[in-house]
Amino acid sequence: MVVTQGTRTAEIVAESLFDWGVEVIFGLPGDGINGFIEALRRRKDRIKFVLVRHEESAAFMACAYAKYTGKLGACVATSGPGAIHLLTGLYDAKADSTPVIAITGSTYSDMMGSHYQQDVDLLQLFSDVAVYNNMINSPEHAEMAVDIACRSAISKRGVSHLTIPIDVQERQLTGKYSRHKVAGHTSDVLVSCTIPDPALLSRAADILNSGERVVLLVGQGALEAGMEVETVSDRLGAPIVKALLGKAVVPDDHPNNLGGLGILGTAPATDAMQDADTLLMVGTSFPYIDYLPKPDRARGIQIDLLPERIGLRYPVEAGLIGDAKKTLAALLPLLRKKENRQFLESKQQAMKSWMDLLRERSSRTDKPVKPQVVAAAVSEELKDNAIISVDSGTNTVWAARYIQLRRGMKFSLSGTLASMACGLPYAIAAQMAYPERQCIAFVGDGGFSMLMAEFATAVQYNLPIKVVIIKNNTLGMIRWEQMAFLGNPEYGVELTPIDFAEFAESCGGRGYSINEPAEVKPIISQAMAENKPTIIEAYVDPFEPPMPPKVNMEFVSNLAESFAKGQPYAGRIGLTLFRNQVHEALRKIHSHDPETA
Ligand SMILES: Cc1cc2nc3c(=O)[nH]c(=O)nc-3n(C[C@H](O)[C@H](O)[C@H](O)COP(=O)(O)OP(=O)(O)OC[C@H]3O[C@@H](n4cnc5c(N)ncnc54)[C@H](O)[C@@H]3O)c2cc1C
Ligand SMILES: Cc1ncc(C[n+]2csc(CCOP(=O)(O)OP(=O)(O)O)c2C)c(N)n1
Ligand SMILES: [Mg+2]
Repeated sequence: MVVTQGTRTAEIVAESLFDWGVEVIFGLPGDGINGFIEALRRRKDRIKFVLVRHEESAAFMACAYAKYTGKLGACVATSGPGAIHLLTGLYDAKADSTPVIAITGSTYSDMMGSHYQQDVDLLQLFSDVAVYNNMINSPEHAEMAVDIACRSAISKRGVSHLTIPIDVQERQLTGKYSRHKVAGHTSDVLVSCTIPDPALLSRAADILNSGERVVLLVGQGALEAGMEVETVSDRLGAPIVKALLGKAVVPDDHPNNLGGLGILGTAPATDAMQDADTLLMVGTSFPYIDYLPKPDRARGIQIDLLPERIGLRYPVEAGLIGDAKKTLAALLPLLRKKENRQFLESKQQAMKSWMDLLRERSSRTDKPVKPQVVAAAVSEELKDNAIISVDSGTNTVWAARYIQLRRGMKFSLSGTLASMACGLPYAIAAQMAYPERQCIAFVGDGGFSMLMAEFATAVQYNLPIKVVIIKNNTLGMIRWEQMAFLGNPEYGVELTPIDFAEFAESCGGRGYSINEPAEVKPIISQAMAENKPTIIEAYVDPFEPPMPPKVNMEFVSNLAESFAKGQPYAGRIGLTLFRNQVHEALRKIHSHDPETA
C-alpha cells in the first residue's frame, strides 16, 4: 500500500489487512475499537464486516473461514470484555494450526495500567495464544506490524494478535519516523514452500518400498492432496485411515478408505494400525497415540509443514518437511507398485462388514429415534459440494461415522481444542465464504445452546445454513464419560429442553422438529430444500451409547461400577445396550458373510 500523510492508524491497518487478502472480518464493535470499525465502514465494498452476537463466535468464524478457504481468517473485538470473549475461538485456531489475525482495541495509551474502565493487559492475555502479539503504537508503526502479523499467522499457522489503543486508532500519519525506520520497508509477500531434501525422499521411499503392510494416516494437512494420497495408497496397496480433521481428504466410499481412528473410528482402522509394519503419516498430528501401532512394531515416516510436528506422536525414521501435495508428488516416482495386495484386500473385506454394521445401526426404527439414524439421513441429503461443520459431543461420533463424504465436500470442527459451540459459527463462516454451497451444522443441544444467538446472525445475513440439532436434553458425551471412563454415576449433565424449532421461527428462520422415526427422512429432505436459515431439531434416544470401535473389558466393568454406585437411568441404559446387542447378533445371523457371522 502507499501510505500518505494524514492517514489514520486504523485506515492503515485496514488497508494492510486488505493487502494480505482479508476480505471478511467477523466481530462486534465497542468504544475501544470504533476507530477501526469506522475504517472498515469506509471500505465496506472491499472488506465485509460481519456482526456477531458474541465475540467467541467471531473467532470461531475466523478460524472456520481460514480452514474452509485456505485464506487468512480475521476477527475484531473491543478492549476488555470483547477481546476476552475472542479467546476460545482463537485457541481453537491455535490448536488446529489455523492462520487467524485478531484485531482488538486497548484503552487510551495515557490511561493504561490505571484501573481505567475496560483496561485489560491484552498483550499479556494473548501471549499464550498468539504466535505474534503486538501493540500498534503509532500510525508509523502500523503497516509493518500488520505485515509481520499476517506473515507470522500464515507461516507459523497460528494466531496473530494486534491491539490498538483507542487514541492511536485515530492518530494521523505525520511521516516522522525514528532514527532507523524507513517508510515502506516491509511488504505483503509470503515466500513458500519448502521441498524436502532428495536424500530424505529416497530414504522414505526405500522404507515404503520394503514394507509389506503399509498404512497411510492422513489428516487435515493433506486436504489438498487427496489425489496424491489415493495414488500412493494404490501404488503401495496401503489402506487409508483418516484423522477426523482429514475426513474430507479422500471420499468415504473410496475402496481403500478405512475411515476414522480413535474412539469414533472404525474397527478395520483400529486393526490396520495394529497390523501395520510401516506407517506413513501425512499432514496429521492425530492425538490418540494409543491407537497408533506400538512404537517398535512399525517403521514411521511423516510429512508435515511444521518441523516441530515431526516425531511428535510416533517415532519416525524419515521426517519430510513440506507441503503434503508437493511432497507426495515428489515421492511418487520413487515408489514401486506392490504386487501383493493381500493386506489391502483383507482390510477392504473388513470394511465391508463394518459398513454393514453401520447400515444396520442406522436403519433402526426404534422410538425415540436413534441419533445415528438422523446422521445417516442427513448424509443422504448432502449435495455434492456440501460443507459440514460439527460440534463436540456424541454428535461428533454420529457425524464422523454416519456422514459419508463424497469428493469435493468439506468437513471440520474444533478438533484439538474440541470446544463445544463451534458448529454453528463454523457453518455461518462456511456459508459466508461459499454462498452457493450447502452448509450444514451438525450439533448437540448443549453445544448449540451455548452460542445459539448466532442463528440470528445467519438470518441477518440471509445465510441459508441448515442446523441439525441432536436433541437428547443431555450433555450426552459426558454422561458416557462419567460412566465408562470413571465408573461413576452421571452428575450435572441433564439440560432443560428448549424448543429450538420455535426459536428458529422467532429469529426469522425456519424450524422443524423430528419426534418419530418415520419423520426423519421426509423432514430432513424438506428442511434441506429451504432457502432460509433452518433448524431441524431431532429428539433422539438420550441413552444411545457412542460405542468405541472395539469394546474392551474396562468399558464394561466401569459401566457396571457406575450402575452399582447408583447410576440414575441404569435400567434404561442396560435395556438399550441389550437391545443393541440383540440387533447386532441378528444382523450377524442374517449375514451370509462367514467373517461376520
Ligand atoms: C468429541 C471429539 C472426539 C474426537 N475424537 C476423535 C477420534 O476419535 N479420532 C480422531 O481422529 N479425532 C478425534 N477428534 C479430533 C482430534 O482431537 C484431533 O483434532 C484430530 O484427530 C486431528 O486431526 P488432524 O491430525 O487432521 O489435524 P491436526 O492435529 O491439526 O494435524 C494437522 C497437521 O498437518 C500439518 N499441516 C498443515 N498443513 C499442511 C500441509 N499443507 N502439508 C503438510 N502438513 C500440513 C500441521 O502442521 C499439523 O501437524 C475428536 C474431536 C472431538 C471434538
Ligand atoms: C466449551 C466446552 N465445555 C465443555 C466441554 C466438555 N464437553 C465435551 S462434550 C460435552 C457435551 C456436549 O453436549 P451436547 O452438545 O448436548 O452434545 P451430545 O454429547 O449430547 O451429543 C461437554 C460438556 C467442551 N468440550 N467444551
Ligand atoms: Mg446433547
